[in-house]
Order: sequence, then C-alpha cells, then structure tokens
Amino acid sequence: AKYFAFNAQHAIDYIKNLVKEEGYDFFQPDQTLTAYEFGDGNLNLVFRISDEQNNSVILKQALPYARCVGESWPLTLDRARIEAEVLVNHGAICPEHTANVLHYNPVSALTILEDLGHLQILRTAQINAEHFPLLGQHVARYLSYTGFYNSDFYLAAQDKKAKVTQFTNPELCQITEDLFFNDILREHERNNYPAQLQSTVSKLQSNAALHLAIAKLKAQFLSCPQTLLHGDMHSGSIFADQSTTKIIDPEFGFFGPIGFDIGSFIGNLLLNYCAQNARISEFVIRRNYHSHLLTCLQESYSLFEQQWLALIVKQSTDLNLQANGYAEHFMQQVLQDAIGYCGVELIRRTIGLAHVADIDGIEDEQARLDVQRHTLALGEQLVLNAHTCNNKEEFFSLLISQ
Ligand code: SR1
Ligand code: MG
Repeated sequence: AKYFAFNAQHAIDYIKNLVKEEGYDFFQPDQTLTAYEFGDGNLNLVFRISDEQNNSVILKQALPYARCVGESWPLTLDRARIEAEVLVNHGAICPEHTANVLHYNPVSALTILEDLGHLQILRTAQINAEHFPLLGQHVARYLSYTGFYNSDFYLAAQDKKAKVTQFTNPELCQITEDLFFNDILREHERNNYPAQLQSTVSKLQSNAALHLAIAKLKAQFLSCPQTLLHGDMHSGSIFADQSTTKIIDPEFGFFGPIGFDIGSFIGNLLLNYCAQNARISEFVIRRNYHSHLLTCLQESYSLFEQQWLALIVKQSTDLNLQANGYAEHFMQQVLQDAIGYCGVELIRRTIGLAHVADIDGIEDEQARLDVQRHTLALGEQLVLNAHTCNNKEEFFSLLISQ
C-alpha cells in the first residue's frame, strides 16, 4: 500500500472495506454510504461519511503539505500518528473530553474518529456570543488530568522519557517556533496585518523587554518537556454544547511546558472578548457576554490549578517532588508561563500568519482595527507583566486593569 490523497469516493471505499473485511461496525455492511469533504482548518482533509440512517464517522487525512499554503510548504505525514496517539493517550486519561479514535492507518496517514457534528465548534459558537457554562470546568479537567498523568509527578522516569521520544514532533513544533515566537518580533513575509497597524507593530517589535520575555517563553517551549501537550488549544480545537466539551486535533502535540495549552486556551477566550466589542452593539448583552467569558476564564484557570495541586498531593509517585512547598513553587511558574503564552497568542493571532475568524470576520474596518490594537496592547502587557503575577488573583487583577 502507498499513500495517496483521498477524495470522497476513496473515503467511502476505505470505510466499506473496513466494515466488510476488518470487522469494524461503524455501519451495516449493506448500507449505501455518502461522503463529503468539509475541512476548513489549515492543514488536513476531513470527510464526513454517513449511511441512510444518518449514522456517521469522520475520516481525517493528513496531506503531505500545509493545506492553507499549498505544496510549497511540505509537511510530515507523521503528524497523523502524533494526533492519533495523543488522542489515545489523552482519551485513556480523560475520555469524557477527548474525541474517540476508531481506527488509525499510518500508511494513508488517516484517522477515523467519532463524528462530533451534533456539537458546535467553539470558535463559531463564541463568535455568535453563545454561553457555555461548563466549558471552563471541562477544559480545566482535560488539561489538568492529561497534564498530571503525563508528567514527572506521576510517570516513572524511564516511562516518561520513552513517551517524550514517542511524541517528538519536530516539524509541527517548528511551525509554532516560527509562527508563534519568531515571526511576530520582526518583519516577515508570513506576517499578515493591515498597513494601518504598521506603526503599532513597529513599536511592539522594537520593544527590547518584549523580546527578552518572549525569548524566555520560547526557551521553555524548546527545552522543557513537562507534559504531553495538546499543542494547539485554540477555540477551533474544541467541540461543545451546554453539557459536553470534546477536544480534537492534537497534531501539534509534544512534551512541552504545562502553561502552553492553558495559556493558548485563555488567549482565545480573550481574542473573542476583544472581538465582541465590535460585534455586539447592545451594551447589556455585551456586558453579560463579557462577564460570562471572564467567569469561564477564571474558572478554567482556578480549577486547572486546584486539580493539579490536588493530584500532586494525592497521586505523586516521585518522593523528591513531594517536598513541602515544591508543588506551589511549580504551579507559580506554570501560571507565569501560561500568562506569557496567552499574551503571545493574542499577538500572533493578530499580526502573524494564522488569524482568528472572531477578528477577521468583523466587517467594519475601523472597528476591526480598534480590536486589533486592543489585542496587541493586551497581549504585550500580559507578556511583559506575567512575571509579576505571584498567584492567579494577581493575574485576574492584571486582566481587569487592562
Ligand atoms: C500552517 S499552520 C498555522 C496554524 O494553524 C494551526 O492550527 C496552528 O495554530 C498553527 O500555528
Ligand atoms: Mg488544528
């Protein structure tokens, strides 16, 4: 067998073969199947395959290049393995919030997943200002449990190192190293922002303190294998409704700093928060929605920290790491990292290659520019002041003061 990029008919034939020859029971063997491709992400093909009773599965296939750019940006197919294996790892720890992998084929670089189409992509729903009362709680649970059970607090040292090797993901990490940390601090052809922002961007890019703070964050990203991260915890990687939250798309997964995922998640809440200043014109509705987002943010961080601390006390296996005061010291560094990564996410989604629809979809140009200036200023302040936050309350005060 050899890799080739699927079309909808290939997806149907592949699934039919799995059902007929390999004993998979996604569909009855005699069903007529239909399929269509609907991937709108930056990298992959995504097909939905359904039968006549509307049972369905998702077939996701990696292309040998980045879809959003084209064949001029070759990209490893191994990202399909990383994604499937992170989902299996995280699903074993936190099945309630992890998309279920039904099948994985390394040669075709494809994964069959449960169809979560009855839920909404969080980004789309948040653009429409929908409230998700359990979101913060669910994300905190997913990140703290998958984080703790893949960390040195829990894993035997040799198992941890074997997993670090299993999840070494150099090409996808390189994308983050470039887009998230490098490009935003200099003129780069990949950057993407309107001419009206040039003076703001130039000022930001000439801030030496910002360069230093981002250097520290990047160094942590490069050489701090604390846990198996999702690696791309933006609002497009989350499916949700009022009672359920499911995480998808961890193809950027690798062992990195614990603060990265929670920081990215919070960064996306704040991007949406800022964008809603231009989207919701009615004051009371906007105030209520903003207050909902801040509650979600505070809940997600507070519960994330609380569950991490409880797991360290109850489940740590390493005797040295159980020393009095170490957990608090550790979590303070995680908090400061998270604030920093959150700030960088705000900046890079405003001026880097990969934007967010929350902002890009604002039709009025002046209103969009105001939001972009706001996200840049907030992002810069968070990165610069992260080290001053000794506890989460100081972080929440810092946010409210901006
Ligand atoms: C070329 S990939 C651009 C962005 O999309 C992914 O979802 C990651 O966020 C990456 O930075
Ligand atoms: Mg993705």
